[in-house]
Amino acid sequence: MLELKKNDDILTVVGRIDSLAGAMAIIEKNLDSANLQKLSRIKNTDALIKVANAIVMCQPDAVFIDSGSAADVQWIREHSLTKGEENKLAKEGHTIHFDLPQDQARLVNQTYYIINEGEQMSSLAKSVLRAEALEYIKKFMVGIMKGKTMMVGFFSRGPVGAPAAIPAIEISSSAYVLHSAEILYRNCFEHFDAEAQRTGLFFTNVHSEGENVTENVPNARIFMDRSWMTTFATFCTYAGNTLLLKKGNHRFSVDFCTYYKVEEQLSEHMFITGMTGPGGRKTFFAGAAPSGCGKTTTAMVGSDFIGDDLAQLWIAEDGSLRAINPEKGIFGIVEDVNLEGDPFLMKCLRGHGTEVIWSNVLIDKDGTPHWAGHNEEAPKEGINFQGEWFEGKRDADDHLIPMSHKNSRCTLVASAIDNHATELSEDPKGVPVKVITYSGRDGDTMPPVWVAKSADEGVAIGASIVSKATATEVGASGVRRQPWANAPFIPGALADYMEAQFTFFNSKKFSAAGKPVIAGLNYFLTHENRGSSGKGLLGEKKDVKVWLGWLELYANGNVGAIESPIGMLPRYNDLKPLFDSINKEYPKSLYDMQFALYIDNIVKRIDLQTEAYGKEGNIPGRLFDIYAKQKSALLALKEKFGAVVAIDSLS
Ligand code: SAT
Ligand code: MN
Repeated sequence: MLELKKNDDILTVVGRIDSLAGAMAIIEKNLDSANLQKLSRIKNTDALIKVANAIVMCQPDAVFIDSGSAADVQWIREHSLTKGEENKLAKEGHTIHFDLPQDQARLVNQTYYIINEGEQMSSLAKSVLRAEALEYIKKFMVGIMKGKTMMVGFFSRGPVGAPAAIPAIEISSSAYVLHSAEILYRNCFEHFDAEAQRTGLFFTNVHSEGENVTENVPNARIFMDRSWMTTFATFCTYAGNTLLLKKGNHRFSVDFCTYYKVEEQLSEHMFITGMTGPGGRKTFFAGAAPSGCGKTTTAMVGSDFIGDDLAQLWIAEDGSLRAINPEKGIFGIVEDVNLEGDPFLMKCLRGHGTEVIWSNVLIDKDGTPHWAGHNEEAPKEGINFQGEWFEGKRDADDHLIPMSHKNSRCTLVASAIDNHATELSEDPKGVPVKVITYSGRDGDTMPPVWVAKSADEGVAIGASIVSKATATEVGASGVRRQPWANAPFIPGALADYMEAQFTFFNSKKFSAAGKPVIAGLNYFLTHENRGSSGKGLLGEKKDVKVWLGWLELYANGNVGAIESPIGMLPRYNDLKPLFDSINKEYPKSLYDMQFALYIDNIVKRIDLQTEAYGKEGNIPGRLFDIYAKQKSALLALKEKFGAVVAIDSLS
C-alpha cells in the first residue's frame, strides 16, 4: 500500500513553515531581488513552502533560482567551474566531474525508503522509520549548506502536458547536479504551476554534498519519503545518488503507478526506440534491461531513438500503448563505447558542438578523456577517479586500478545524437509502442529472442529477467534475479507491482492492434554453453539490429514463428535476410546453436524463479501457473527429443 501525505512531512517538521505567509517571509529574507523576481512566477503554495523549509533547514548563504533561461544555465555552468565541481577539458563544452572514489555508483546500502509504522515494503529494499530519518536529517542536514549557494530548479519528467509526465523540484548546493539536471530533464519553470495542478502532485528533491570529502561518505544517505514524494541526499555527488529526479523520482513514479494508476500507467526502467520497417513504417519498442546489459546500445540501434533509461507507459484513448521518456538526456556508461558499436554516440563524444559532462574517466595531459574499451590508443598516465593514475598502478588491496571506473559516464542531451527523434520525443501524446522487450545477461539458457504467447506469459518474461552474478554474489546458480530490471526501484511489495503488470497488459482498454508483442532478448549466450568448439559470445553487438528487426516484422504480421513451450521463435529463413542487411554471414549452424532448447537449463531456471517467488508473499498465482505449464511442456519435449531439442524438431 501507499498512502500519500501520511504522517508528517519531514521538511515541514524541520523547517516549521506551514503557510504561504510564513514561506514568503523566509523567501523574501533569503533571496536577492533578481532571484525573488524570478521566483514570483511560481504561485504553487506547496512548492513555495517546500522551498522555504529547505532554506530554513539547509541555511545556505544565498539562493539561486534556475528559471531555465540561457543566462541561468550559464551561471550554473560557471558556478560549477568556480566551485571546482567540474573542470574544463580540451574540447569546447566538455567538462570533467569526479565523484569521490567511494561514491562511484548508487550507494545501495545507504539508500532507504522512509516508511510509516506497519508499511509493507519490497523484500529487496531497505527502509527506515520516519522518526529515525527525522533524527538523521536534524543531525546532518540542518545547516548543511552554510557557506554555499542553494540552487532551485523546476523540471518536468516528460514532455509538458503528457498524461504520464510529473513535475519535480530539484534543490541542491551542487552546481554539477543542477548542470546535469539541465541536460537530462526539461526545465518547466514557466509551466510548473499548471503541471502541478494538472497532475495533482510534484516530486521534491533536496541534496547537499556537504564538504564532499571521503571521511563523510559513510554518513551519506539517500532517503526517499514515499508518503511525501520527497528525497533527501547527503555527502555524495554521484548522479544516481544525488540527481534524484532520475532514480529517486522513478521510484516514486513506480509507486504512484502501482497504487494510484492501476490499469492506466506503468513506470519502467526501459529504453524507448523506433525501428524503420518495410515501406518506411516506424515501429516503436520499449525495453527493460538491468544496468550494464546493453540497454543504451539497444536503444541506439533504432532509427528513431527516444530514450535509453526510463519510460512512462500508458494506454491511450484509442487503445494504443503510448510511451514518453521522462528524461531528455543520457547519463550513459562509457565503458566499451567505441566507433564500431556506437557510431552515433561516438560522434558526439569525439566530435564538436555537443556539451558533455564526463565523469570518472581518465583525463590525459592534453585534457582528453579516455575510457576502457574505447578502442583508441590509450595514454599510460593521467588523472582518474582515484587521483593520479599510471598504467600498472595498484590499489591498497593490490588490485590493478583500471584506466577508468567501470561506471564512468557521459552526460549529454539526447537530441545531439544523430538518430534521436527529437520532435517525437517532445510530443505529449508519446510514441505508440508495439513491442516490449526484457533482456538480461544470460550465458547459457535463453535464446537470443523469443516472444510471449500471451500477456500473462509476457509478464512472466519480465518477472524472470536474470543477469550474471558478480564475483561476490555467485551462488549455486551463478545468476542474479532482476525482475523487470526494475526491482531496485520498486518501493512497495513486489507482488503488488506484479499484479499491476498483469492488470495492465491484460487490460480490455487495449485495442486489438494496440496490444503489444512482449519478447525476451538475450545477447549473452556463449559458444562454451552451446557445445561449440568456439570461444566467447555467440553474437556481436551489431546483431541487435537483427533481433529488433525480426521483432519489427513479427509485430506487424510480416513473418510467422515457430511455437515452443517458452514462446514463439524466429525461423532461419526470416533471420537470414536481416543478417544479410548488416553484411554478416549467418550460417544455419549458428542459428541451430542459438535456438536449440537446452531443456535442463530452462527447467532449472524455472525452478529457481518458482522457488524464489514462492518465498515472497502474495505473488499472483498466474505466475506459478505459467511456470508450471512451461515446465511440463518442456519436460514432455525432453521425453520426445532428449535434453537438447533442435529447433528443427519444433518446426
Ligand atoms: O545510477 S543510476 O541508476 O542513476 C544510472 C543508471 O544506471 O541508469
Ligand atoms: Mn538505469
